[in-house]
Amino acid sequence: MTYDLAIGDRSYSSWSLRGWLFFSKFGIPVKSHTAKLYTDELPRLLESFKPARLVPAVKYDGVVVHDTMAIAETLNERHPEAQMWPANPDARAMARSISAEMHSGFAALRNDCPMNLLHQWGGFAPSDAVLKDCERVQELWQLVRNTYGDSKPWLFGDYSIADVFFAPLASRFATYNLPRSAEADAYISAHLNDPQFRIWRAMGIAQNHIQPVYDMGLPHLPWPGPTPLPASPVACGPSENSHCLYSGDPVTDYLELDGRVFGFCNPFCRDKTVADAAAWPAFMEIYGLM
Ligand SMILES: N[C@@H](CCC(=O)N[C@@H](CS)C(=O)NCC(=O)O)C(=O)O
Repeated sequence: MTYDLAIGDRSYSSWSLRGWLFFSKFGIPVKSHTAKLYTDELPRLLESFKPARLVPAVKYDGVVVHDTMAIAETLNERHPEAQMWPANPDARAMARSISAEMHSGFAALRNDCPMNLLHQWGGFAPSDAVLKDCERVQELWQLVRNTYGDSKPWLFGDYSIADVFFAPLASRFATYNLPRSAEADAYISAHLNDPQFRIWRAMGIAQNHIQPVYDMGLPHLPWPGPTPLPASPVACGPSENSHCLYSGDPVTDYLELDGRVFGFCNPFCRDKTVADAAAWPAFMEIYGLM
C-alpha cells in the first residue's frame, strides 16, 4: 500500500508543507504529486483526488482524505507506532488544542505574511493584528514548552503533529523578521535547521516555480536559516561518481563543490542538492567519503 499526496508549490504552500511533514517526519512512505497553484495544473491533479478542492490531499486504497487536520488524524490512527501525538494524554489534549487553534486561527499573520521559503523580506512593518497573533503564538509555545517540553527543542519534547502545524508559522517569524522572544527564536531555529524542513525547502528552490502573487515588493534578504554549502551547477563532468547517488542510474547532470564534481541522473536532483547540499545525507556521505 502506498500513499499518494497532492501538494502545491513547495516554496509557498504552507498547507502542503504540513501535509508532507506528516509523512516525512514520522517515517511514513509517500509519493508526492506536485501542481503549480493558481494554474490548470491544480484542478487537473485533483481530478484523481476527488472530492478534494485544495492541497494537501492524500489517497490510499481508494480512499481520499483532504484537509490537513483530517490527514493528521487519519495517519495517526493508521500508524500508532509513529506516535504522532504526544503519549501523555494531558499533553495530547493540549497538542490537539493548539493545533486546532492554529488550523482555524491567526488570520492576520497568515494573510499578511504568506509563507515564502526563498528568502527573508527586508523592512516588513507588521500591523497591530499581526503583532497580536505573534504574541498569542508565542504565548502558546511558551505555555506548552514550560509544561511539557524538556531539553529537546520541540513543543512537547519529541516532534509531534503540533510542531507540523506550527512549522510554517515558525518560518514566517524568521522571513518577516517578526518580534519574538529568545525562547521563541530557539524554537523557530529548530524548524529552520530541521533536516526534513531543509529537504522540502531545497526541493522548492529546485522546482523554481516563482509566483509573482507572493512578491511582497520588499527587499530580498538572505535566507535566515543555515547557509548552504557553496555548490553550483556545471555543464559537464567527469564526476567522481558514475551513478546517481539517489537513483543509481548513470549520471547526466553535474554540480561543483570545493573544486570537486558530482553527478546526478536528472536536473531536479542536481538542483535540489545545489540548493542545500548538507540537507541530503546521501550526498554528504559521498562528499565526505570519496
Ligand atoms: N483548510 C485546508 C486549507 C488548504 C489550502 O488552503 N490549500 C491551499 C494551498 S496552501 C490551496 O490549495 N490553494 C489553491 C487555491 O486556493 O486554488 C487544509 O487545512 O488543508
